[in-house]
Amino acid sequence: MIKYLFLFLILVSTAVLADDGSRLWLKYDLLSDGQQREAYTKMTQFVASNSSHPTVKVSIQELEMGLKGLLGKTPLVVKTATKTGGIILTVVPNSPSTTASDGFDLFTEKGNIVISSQSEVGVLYGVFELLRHIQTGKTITKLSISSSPKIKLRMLNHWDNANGTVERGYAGSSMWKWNELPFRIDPRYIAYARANASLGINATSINNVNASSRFLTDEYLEKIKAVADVLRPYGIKVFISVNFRSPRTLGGLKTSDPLDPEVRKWWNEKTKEIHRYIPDFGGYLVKANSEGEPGPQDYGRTHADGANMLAEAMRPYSGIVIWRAFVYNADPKGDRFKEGYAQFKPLDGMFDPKVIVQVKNGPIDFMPREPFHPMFGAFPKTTLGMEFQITQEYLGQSTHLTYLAPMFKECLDSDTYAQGKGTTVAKIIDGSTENHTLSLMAGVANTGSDANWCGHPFNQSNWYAFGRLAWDYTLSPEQIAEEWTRMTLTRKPQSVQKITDMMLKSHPIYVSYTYPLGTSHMMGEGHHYGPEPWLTKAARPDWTSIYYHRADSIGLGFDRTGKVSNALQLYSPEVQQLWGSHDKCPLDYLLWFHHVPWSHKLSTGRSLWDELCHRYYDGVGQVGKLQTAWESVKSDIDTETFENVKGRLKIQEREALWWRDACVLYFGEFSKLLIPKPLVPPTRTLDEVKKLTEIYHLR
Ligand code: GCW
Repeated sequence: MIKYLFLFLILVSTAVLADDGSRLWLKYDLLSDGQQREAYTKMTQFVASNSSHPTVKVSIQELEMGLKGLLGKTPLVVKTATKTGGIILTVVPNSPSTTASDGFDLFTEKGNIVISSQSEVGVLYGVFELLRHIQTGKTITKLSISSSPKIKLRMLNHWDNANGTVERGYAGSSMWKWNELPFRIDPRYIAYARANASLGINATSINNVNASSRFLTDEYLEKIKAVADVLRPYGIKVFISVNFRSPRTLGGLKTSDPLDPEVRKWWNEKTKEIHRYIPDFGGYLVKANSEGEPGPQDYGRTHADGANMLAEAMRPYSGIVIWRAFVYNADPKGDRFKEGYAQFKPLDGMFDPKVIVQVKNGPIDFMPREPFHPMFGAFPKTTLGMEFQITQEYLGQSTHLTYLAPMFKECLDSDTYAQGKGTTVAKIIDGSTENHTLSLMAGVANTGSDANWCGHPFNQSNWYAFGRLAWDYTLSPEQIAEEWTRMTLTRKPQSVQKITDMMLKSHPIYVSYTYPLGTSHMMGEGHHYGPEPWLTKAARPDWTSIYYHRADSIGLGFDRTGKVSNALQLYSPEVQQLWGSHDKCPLDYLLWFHHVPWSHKLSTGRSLWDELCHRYYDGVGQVGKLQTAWESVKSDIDTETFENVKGRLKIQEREALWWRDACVLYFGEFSKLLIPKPLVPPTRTLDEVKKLTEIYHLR
């Protein structure tokens, strides 16, 4: 009996200790250092606020929850501060403060901590900043922080469908329970709102851009209203992705032509109706005339005609229209790289001021490494927003450890030279270069119904990094990784350092064993997982792999310098100079722009073929190092999380090998060269590797 009781106690205690990751980075576990706890407690004995605004209420709740967890002591909540040692929350509308309306000041004054903002949501952001300080072990005795977001709209784009699936979702099914709404509010909606607010994310489009008109029916608007009501106190506005054909499918009209008066009327009324449910509705997100979706071109109209029609409907309200630039025709002779630019360039200056054109970071499609999209810097009269992909469609989905902050930063820091040196992509999208009032950074969400939200425990860091960079793109990937690690995994300095190091290396490692030297788009057809560089036929030529890598007996890569495609000319002369010659082009982008002979000597001293092989092999080797590094932090990591990551690293190793073997064996058929020594040739044949990929296509 006693034996069983003992066993039971063990089971209970491990259940309590195990961390399923559901709390994300808002863990609020008791700080282990008693002295430190005491120091924090001294400064956080009470919270003073006389506001009854829902956002201030949730700010206070967060402080209560956070401090109780971290310090073991719940602060008193009072209306006004009568003594020192507390946190004062103040909203000062129209204050002369230099911070933006949703920015905040966080400072110590007369023995208290003051969090002040022009708005309630600014106070909430300040509260999260203070909690982050405590969670990451920073001092709070002398605070003097003024923080304003660099981008106004910091947004998640969900590709969630009405039937509960998620397009390119790798963490279970949709987190939105449409079948339960509006009657049951899943507590995860609140957890989601808190997580986003903790980063400053202030907008979310709740459904897939391959949109169903269902989301505009009364039935769904009621459901969306319920979600909007939950998110509102956390400062998050709801957007809906709309299907351009809705006036026909839903309204029974004969056309969805944006210049048709009946169609315009339909959208005006629909927009009015949405505002009856959601008065502060964020607006519409539209994928039109892209990958089979309907759009204005179906009626001989332009993207601007379509977007402006919706902007007109939105005119009486604060909402906006976000129109995606991800469009490309299936022209076997063309170059997909140039499509978005070509279709939108004539429209620069024609969009309504309420329209933001949302551009993917690169010209193709969220490849693991792309040069920045040539539209950035080339559309002075259009507000361009950034679209990053947080969900790892091409980046290892939920089995590879790939920390994306360095990739996001590489794009944001890229110099467009649009208005001389230093006109970075970040300075285009924050609106400062061209004086735009609106600004947007969107990330395709990686959230799902998995207990830990994101599948791979480390994928949470990509949601985190996206949000932090949308608030402040000057933060370094290292700083963000360290912060996230301390909040999520461990605060032991040595382990924090090791994990940060793993994270920073992870994207280059992934690129090395999948797409080295500027190769792209060689993934398995449809599911986009694993290698398929031999993919020759698909529904469209620009969905094959050979369209992109152009391997032949001479060499590898897509010549975009003018002979085959003149895509390079879309960039400013300075960028053209940088990337335009074989020898000067950074190796990371080399094969994006050049068809390089196999034996051409690169700046590394190796031939293209040798360098390619070395990178594939090195990538695989580095995954081994990630495994060793992870083992070395074992004692500081929750067991469930440790084992979870360990298992996924094993998968990653197997699949890195799969990529390596597939690519070196396949390209070897063109180069006719041997794997350079001392690298050891794969032990399997190309046919054997191809079989692995075929399995994915079996029915
Ligand atoms: O990356 C591609 C994806 C599609 C996606 C599309 C887009 C939502 O494979 O699944 O569709 O991009 O961004 O519209």
